[in-house]
Amino acid sequence: MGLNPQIKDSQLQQILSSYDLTGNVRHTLLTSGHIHYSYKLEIDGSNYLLQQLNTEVFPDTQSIFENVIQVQNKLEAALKDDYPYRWFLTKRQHPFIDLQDGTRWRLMHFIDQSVTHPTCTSNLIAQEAGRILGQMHKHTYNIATETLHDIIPHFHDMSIRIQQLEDAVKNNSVNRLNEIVDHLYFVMEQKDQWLDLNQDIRNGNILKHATHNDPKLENILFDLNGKAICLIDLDTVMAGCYLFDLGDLLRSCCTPYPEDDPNASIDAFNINYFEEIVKAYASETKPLLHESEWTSLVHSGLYMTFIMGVRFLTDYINGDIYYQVAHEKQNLHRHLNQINLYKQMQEEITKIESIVTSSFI
Ligand code: GN1
Ligand code: MG
Repeated sequence: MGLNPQIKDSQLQQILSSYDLTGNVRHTLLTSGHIHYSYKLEIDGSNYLLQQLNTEVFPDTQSIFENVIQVQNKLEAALKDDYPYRWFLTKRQHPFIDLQDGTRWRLMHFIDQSVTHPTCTSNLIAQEAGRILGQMHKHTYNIATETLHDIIPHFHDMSIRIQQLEDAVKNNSVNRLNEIVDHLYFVMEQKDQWLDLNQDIRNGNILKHATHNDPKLENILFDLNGKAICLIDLDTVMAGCYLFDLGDLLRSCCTPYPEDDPNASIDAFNINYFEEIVKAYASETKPLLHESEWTSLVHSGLYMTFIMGVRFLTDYINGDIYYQVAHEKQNLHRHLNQINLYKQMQEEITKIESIVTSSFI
């Protein structure tokens, strides 16, 4: 999707009427998220989250809804009023509305008195982030994976992501190849170890569960006292390995730098945050995880940091056709940022191993 979204009055009117909402409406564009466009709607004192859905990335909204509602129901049953996440239905009981201009919209509860953290700035944030992910896994553990739709097939499949990178290189559609050859070599030199782990996942040697698949720090809401409230952006809920989720949280939360900061800072990897996240996560999930699962978590941060590095580089070579970008180097910067973090995690692998082991034994 390109930049520039401005909801039109005519769109807003149609949406409001399909949800039976009336009153004075104010809307503000929210800036987080690389995929959909999100607005805060204020209607006579009540707040809603309205999203224009990216139907190229997520064509099957009904399936997303059916996955999300399973997770929402489990968390609501376990946490009662402490779980505020709600996806609203239209007055005709549909989970979304298609307008004649081809746009698709959905309405969610806007969780007041909440913030997201673009980067981690304290041990408490790291701890709370680990706890809330562990809590989600704990309460959704019994969802049968066969009942979940595969929203984006092969989402964290390394071999497919490498294939997509190779295709992008072959096409070189916007002539960016020359400037990235060194980065490409690094990826190609590293990939085999991750293809091995990927094969293990494909063979079913690591169990599958209901997973979020995109629980980066920015997808966690916190209250104003620093307590994590819940995970948001549940579109990628489907069957996956817990290593995908913990890894995505680690790559986004054990660094003080934003995802698109291109400077190869030497202190990009904060092992204290890493330890806080893993310990808090384990305190929720330890009784549930099999040994083959928790041992796989040792490599979760590296796996997910690497795969995001691969995806950002692919999109850069393709001319930024997938992720929203604010400037032409942003995907390259995201790639460099992830690879720098990845290298620093690699240097600390012995400590990482002992943190994970001591948290789960
Ligand atoms: C995208 O939707 P958003 O911005 O939370 C992407 C994730 C990446 C993330 C990187 C469907 O997530 O896989 O980890 O950007 N989601 C999709 O910030 O591709
Ligand atoms: Mg998303």
